[in-house]
Amino acid sequence: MSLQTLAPDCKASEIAGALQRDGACIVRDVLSAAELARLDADLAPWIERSQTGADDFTGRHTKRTGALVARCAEVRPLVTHPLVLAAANEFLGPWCERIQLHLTQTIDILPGQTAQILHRDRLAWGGYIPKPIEPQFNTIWALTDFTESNGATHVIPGSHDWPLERNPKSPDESIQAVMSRGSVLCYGGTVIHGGGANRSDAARIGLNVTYCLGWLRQEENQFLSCPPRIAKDLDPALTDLLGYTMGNYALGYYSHPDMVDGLPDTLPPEVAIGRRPDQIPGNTLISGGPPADRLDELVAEAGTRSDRG
Ligand SMILES: O=C(O)CCC(=O)C(=O)O
Ligand SMILES: [Fe+2]
Repeated sequence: MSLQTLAPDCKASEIAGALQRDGACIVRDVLSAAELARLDADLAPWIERSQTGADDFTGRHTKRTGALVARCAEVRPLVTHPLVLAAANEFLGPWCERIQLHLTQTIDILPGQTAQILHRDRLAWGGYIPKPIEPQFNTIWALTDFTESNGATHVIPGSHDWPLERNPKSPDESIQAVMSRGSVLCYGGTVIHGGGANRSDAARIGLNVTYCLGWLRQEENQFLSCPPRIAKDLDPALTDLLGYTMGNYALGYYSHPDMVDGLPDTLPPEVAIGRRPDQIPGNTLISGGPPADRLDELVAEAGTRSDRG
């Protein structure tokens, strides 16, 4: 039992294929020393001030730090990393029109933390999603080396094919995702896994960036963690992932709680961040709406208002 380790120049289809076959894989040495140094500097002040968990699942000796799209500019290119996004799209594509960002969180397992209970991340939605549907694609970027003694993530390869009610008989059934700093562990929402025990004398830091089907509720509420006043200045590729775009036809309408006279109330959410809906490919929602020459003005007004609100 082992996890496949892919080279940094691997194809997205190799990652998606490994997840379908084993439930998880490692892509080694993806981040450069310079990228890692910038991430460390950007994240450190936030991690420093974060609290340890209040229960055994989040970890009483584990610090979790979220809202990373809003807080840390250096995390944004990882969220839209082309290789990861292509793999996530391929893996989740059979079940949705578009994928979205589910969670951004550093997981800083401190010395003394015991192993997390082994689990499937899809349990975030309860047991309501039928087994054949795979709802989630996960990454944990190693910001320190991940070793057997510092808490490298445990994974049970193949457990994504088990019946959902089957649990491991013992933690010995799992293996650890040992990897170097700058590597990334990719795994699905159904494979059984969990954080490891940290028996070393230094922290194990992972950057957990996860994606889910565009029609599901996100683990981290991206509209609250990255509100319009911040989202309006971000790249559209990123704001689409946050959810400031339609998830499907008729999924994600925006109507301002006041009223912007002249704008219909079945607006795509881009309007909340001041972007013209007719610049959004495929959007026909405002056909029959205001004349084009008034649109910029109205959209800007709607965006400015959501900015304040
Ligand atoms: O930190 C890890 O290695 C895994 C954490 C995890 O699986 C979780 O919190 O859901
Ligand atoms: Fe998990």
